[in-house]
Amino acid sequence: MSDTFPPGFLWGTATAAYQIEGAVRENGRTPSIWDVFSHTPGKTENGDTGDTAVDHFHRRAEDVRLMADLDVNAYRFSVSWPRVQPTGRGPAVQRGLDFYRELVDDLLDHGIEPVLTLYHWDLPQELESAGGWPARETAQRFAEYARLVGEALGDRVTRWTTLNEPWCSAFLGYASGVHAPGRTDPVAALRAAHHLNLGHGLATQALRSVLPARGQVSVSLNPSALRTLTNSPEDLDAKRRVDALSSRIFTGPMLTGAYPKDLLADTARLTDWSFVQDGDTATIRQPLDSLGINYYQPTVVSAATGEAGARHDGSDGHGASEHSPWPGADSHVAFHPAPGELTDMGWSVDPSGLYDLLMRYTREAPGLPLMITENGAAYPDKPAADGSVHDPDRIRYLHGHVSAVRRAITDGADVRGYFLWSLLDNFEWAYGYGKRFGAVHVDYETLRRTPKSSALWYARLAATGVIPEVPIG
Ligand code: PNW
Repeated sequence: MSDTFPPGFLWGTATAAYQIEGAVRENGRTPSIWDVFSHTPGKTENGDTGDTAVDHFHRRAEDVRLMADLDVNAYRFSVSWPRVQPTGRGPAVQRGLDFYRELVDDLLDHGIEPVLTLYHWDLPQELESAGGWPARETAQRFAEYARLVGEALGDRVTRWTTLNEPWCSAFLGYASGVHAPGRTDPVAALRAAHHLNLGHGLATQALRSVLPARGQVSVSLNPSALRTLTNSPEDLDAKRRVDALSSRIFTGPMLTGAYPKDLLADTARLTDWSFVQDGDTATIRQPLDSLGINYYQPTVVSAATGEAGARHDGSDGHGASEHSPWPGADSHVAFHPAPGELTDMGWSVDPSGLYDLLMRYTREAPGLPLMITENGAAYPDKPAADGSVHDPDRIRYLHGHVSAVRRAITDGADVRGYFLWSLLDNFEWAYGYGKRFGAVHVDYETLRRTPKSSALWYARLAATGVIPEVPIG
């Protein structure tokens, strides 16, 4: 099998604003839901916050040089909404936009293509106080923010992503509560999912109206790669339920213009979905230039056996909570640990899930180019005595997953790029700084950056388009 990728393939690294920037009080930036959540006792490991993070706001130039040294030709980052439009309403803050303009210019000077995400979870707290994503108005506010950023940067950024992982925003944010804003109301979560969808549609329209013709618009989803314990009809039905909530609740309206009937039936006891208004699904279905897929591990389900568990133990990989992130499905579905080696997140290493997702969307969305907008692994990397950081586990993880992408391309998937999560060790949400996803190590005392051996491995891949071997040992 070929280990060579097509010319023009994007090899990138990815980050998100709140996870790396710090500088949370500069130039009029106001708190986002993640500032408030992380400063609430008990919400994150260790009480960690993004106050300083890895200080990327002040180290932007160094971080772009790091990427240039890694030979990557693309960088996926997100814009902090409250840095650009504090309170989520009204005019943009010039200095906030300038930061991203300077970042983009710096990237372009180094031959690195910027891939801009508008929303990676940092909703301005004022909008949350006004109802957050369960409130319809937030979708409108998001579209206005999209227009502001599109007008400011559309002359130099070609690739735009509306939302990162709306599943996490809706269901970890409003149902299980392990993410900001930490609410635990399953109906609010379903409303949030709809208004995130609507926000995506409206923002896509707003972007199309201000971007030059070459502008590309996408969205990044994290559909579960589902496995069942057996092929029994009961287990397959459990899979169907989780698939409706993790994938089709977004791809239904976005790609086909309708919510899946089985999803509406599964959740009928919770809501009649009357928050979906006439014309909404047509607004949500906007032509896209590519579909972003984020993948870490597969999810194993079966039909629930005993009485419904009161506590969601996190065996679906989404963190333990009194509350399930699967409205309407929790009492029907049991989650099981996936087989295979585990990363530091307790997530299993299984590249076949990535292959299966790529082949699935190749079938379901023919003609729509695919992009892996996140893939990577956390390991407890420690510098050796000489300061170098050896992370052979991450190299093996990347090798396996990049090979799965190559195999999907051979089998007909139109995959245009791959983004390693993450460029730098960073604030891993509720897990704080304890989980290290970076190709580049960050010393949290000095904020010194040191490329790990996986970064050097990835640099070779990015420079040649050929999958390097995995070093022995
Ligand atoms: C993604 N889960 O988040 C995010 O887009 C990144 O910001 C994050 O750092 C990365 O993956 C690693 O976690 C996820 O509970 C958060 O399964 C939680 C889950 C999945 C993805």
